[in-house]
Amino acid sequence: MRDFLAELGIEEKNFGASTGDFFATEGEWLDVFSPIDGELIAKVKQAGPADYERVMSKGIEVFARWRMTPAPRRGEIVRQMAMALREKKTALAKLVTLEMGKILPEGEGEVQEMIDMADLAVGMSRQLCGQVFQSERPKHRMVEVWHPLGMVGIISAFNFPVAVWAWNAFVAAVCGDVMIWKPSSQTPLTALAVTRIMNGILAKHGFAGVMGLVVGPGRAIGERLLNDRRIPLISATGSNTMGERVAVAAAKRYGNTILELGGNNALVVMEDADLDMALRAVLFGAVGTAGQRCTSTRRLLLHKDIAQGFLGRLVKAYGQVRIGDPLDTNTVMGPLVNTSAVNDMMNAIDTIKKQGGEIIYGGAKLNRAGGCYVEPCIVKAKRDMPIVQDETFAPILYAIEIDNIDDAIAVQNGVPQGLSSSIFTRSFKYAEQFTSHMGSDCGIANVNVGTSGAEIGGAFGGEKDTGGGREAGSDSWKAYMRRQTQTINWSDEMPLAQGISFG
Ligand code: UN1
Repeated sequence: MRDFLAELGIEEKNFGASTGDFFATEGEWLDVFSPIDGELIAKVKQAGPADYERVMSKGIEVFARWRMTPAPRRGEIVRQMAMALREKKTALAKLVTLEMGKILPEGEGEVQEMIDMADLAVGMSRQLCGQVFQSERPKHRMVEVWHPLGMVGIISAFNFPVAVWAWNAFVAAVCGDVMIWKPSSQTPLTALAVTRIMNGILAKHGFAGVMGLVVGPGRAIGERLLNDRRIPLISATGSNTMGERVAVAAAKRYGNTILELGGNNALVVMEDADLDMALRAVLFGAVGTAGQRCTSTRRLLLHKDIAQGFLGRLVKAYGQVRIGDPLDTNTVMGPLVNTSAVNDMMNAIDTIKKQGGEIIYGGAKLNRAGGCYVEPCIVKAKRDMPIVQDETFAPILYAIEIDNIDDAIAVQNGVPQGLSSSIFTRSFKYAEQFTSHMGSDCGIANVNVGTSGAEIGGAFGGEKDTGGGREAGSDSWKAYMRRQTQTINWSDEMPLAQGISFG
């Protein structure tokens, strides 16, 4: 028995027997394998329609009381969640690593991101501010007030199995919403462990059910959630194929969505850049999380004057990347999430070759237990290769030469996705142009900072095919509330707006 699993209440091989009230009773068993060695970690009972209904009605029932609880009081409960996460940080991080394969320091970073998010939400709970407007009528007051929305659906991906849930859940909770979470079927154990910790705290305060969970296949449970009129907002992270399904289903019933979909993030290195810094940023951006972040660096746009030298150094740096067991502290890159991700990568590499790309490093599948290990890959790419327009969720980096800053920006923007972007330069002018309205068209634009590893204080999300949603910091809380404009007449007259005299 691994200690950290016991600490999180997970029985190896047979998790379903101890899932407690909130969890499923009627669906098929789901086998959960670790990408580390292909071992079966546990079996999870999936939700069926009656389970879904139970979680949903419990949430709706508790919403009536949750929304009546003052927001700072809800914040206090989220503060206790942040404390609990601090206590369980190591155990949860190990579970993230075991279940989806990111290296342990990144697993720890992910749980830290949850903690940071909870802390931020505690502060937000005292500041869900509306505005006051000047009325055109005497003794009238106009204000904008934000009310809880109700039930929020959260669909999360395997690559950030808990942090992205936390972006949504802690904000939704302080806003007075209740929620139902459908995690990726790759990572149900972290979802179960987190839900159990959260509901332990909620139950102590009489609010069990605010944070509901349904584990189940997208076709059955996911579809049910998308078409459920009781859910005014769905926040979904994942592929464009999934995002389109969510958008269409929600639109049909006038539901709102927050979509965080594909990225195709470029990192520009100008001729005057600090190349050591750029090198480190590219390495973390392209190889970190084995290239499985939405923010992973996928395109490296190199100024022609430094391109060749920089690529030479990058190839050397890739040669130092230790690939192996992500729980081992010496490892820099763990496995991909599953063998189908490996197949997708191998297919992409075939296509790259067919389209005239030159592989200058890696790209092979490694012969190790579990079958999920690959070498990270660098491709000298032509800018018009069709595959460069697509996001392959794997450590493939396309290096493309650019002529000048205008060219860099045009190539950076010349893809359907618009999540993250970055420029390395010491030039004030390049940096300003890149971050101006004439520059990057992405939701994130960084200077001398890589494409991945955003802090939670800013709003996270992107434009174009990335879906347009924003999560985490800034004023993204507004998406989790409904806005009401109120006009209050405290005079003894009944004047009409626009000066209309009627009857
Ligand atoms: C994701 O890959 O879906 O900015 C989220 C980052 C992380 C979050 C990534 N803080 O890379």
